[in-house]
Amino acid sequence: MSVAYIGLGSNLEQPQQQVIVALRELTELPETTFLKASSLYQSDPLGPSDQPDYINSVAALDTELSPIALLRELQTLENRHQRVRQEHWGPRTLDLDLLLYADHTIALSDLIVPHPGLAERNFVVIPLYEIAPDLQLPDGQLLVDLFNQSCPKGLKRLAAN
Ligand code: ROI
Repeated sequence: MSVAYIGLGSNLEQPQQQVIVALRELTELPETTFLKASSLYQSDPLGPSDQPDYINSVAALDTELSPIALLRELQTLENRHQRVRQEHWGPRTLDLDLLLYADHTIALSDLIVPHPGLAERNFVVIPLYEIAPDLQLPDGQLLVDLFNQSCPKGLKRLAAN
């Protein structure tokens, strides 16, 4: 089994509901045990600012799926939620990013792990730290260091449901 971390994000069509439903769907993935999820966070959009705020969360899974098989499952879930065509850096109904897969470093045409934006995105680092404060990235970086460097501006933790 490998522990994988998934970033969830939505800013369209009842984003909070999109993320809550997606978290439930992650509990139903094959060959996978859902470990935990962070709180939901409201975040200012990264990219064009003329789009709604996002709801973000991070989930931890224990999985027998390979990284690519897991990616395909995530893409299937995304497609199920996608009623609006996604533009590059534009608003989206649901994004599921494979952030980390055990201590693997992966560089394939359609899968880069750790996720390239991880360290710079407060809406990833802060929820990830909430559920995995002792995490070390494959390059040896400690998540606590990224957490201490990250600016919480524009990020608001929502009350637990
Ligand atoms: N901005 C925020 N705050 N949260 C996201 O999940 C998110 N996802 C994206 C882009 C468009 C980069 N901006 C985002 O894909």
